Amino acid sequence: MKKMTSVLFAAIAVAVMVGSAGAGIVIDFESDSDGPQANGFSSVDSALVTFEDSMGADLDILEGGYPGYEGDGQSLAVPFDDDSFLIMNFTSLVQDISVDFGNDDPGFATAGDVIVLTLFLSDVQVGQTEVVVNLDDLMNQSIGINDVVFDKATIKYEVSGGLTEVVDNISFVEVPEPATLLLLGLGGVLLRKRRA
Ligand SMILES: [Ca+2]
Ligand SMILES: [Ca+2]
Ligand SMILES: [Ca+2]
Ligand SMILES: [Ca+2]
Repeated sequence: MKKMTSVLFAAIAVAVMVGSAGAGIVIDFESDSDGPQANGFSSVDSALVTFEDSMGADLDILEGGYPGYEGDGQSLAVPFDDDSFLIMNFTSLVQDISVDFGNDDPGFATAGDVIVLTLFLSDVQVGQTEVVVNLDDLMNQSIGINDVVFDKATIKYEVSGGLTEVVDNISFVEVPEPATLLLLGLGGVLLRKRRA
């Protein structure tokens, strides 16, 4: 009977962990109000991340097709054409981020210029990648990193003279921290019971 109870607890713990892992979140900004946004704002798509402009307070949700800000429907712009970049602070641990980007304007960027995604965990850099932009001024490329747990990300066009980042369809997965702790906790209880 005791053994069956232990097996049942273990099965429940595994089920909880699997159930909460892989719940992908996508922020497409379609339900947000069009226009300027304060630093620290969250999309209605997810309260797990707040957005910040690294220089000034110029974040702006713009309808795709607005001259010079090509996106996918409503997108988030990080003006101006300077060294400003986007900071994303997450309220829980996440992984598997992917972000679409546009406004790769051939009038500002040149061949070989890149966009850089950097990940941090407790302000320590844990990942970085870059993508060479295709310079067509359309949102038809994405940048991302898988299998790295982080709680902060930055996105920046590394372009001489600077360029406004325009991002959209930000996807990520919340790391199932509470369920993992529950599993470890139950494991500890079972171990103690077995030793008793
Ligand atoms: Ca959108
Ligand atoms: Ca700015
Ligand atoms: Ca910039
Ligand atoms: Ca492009």
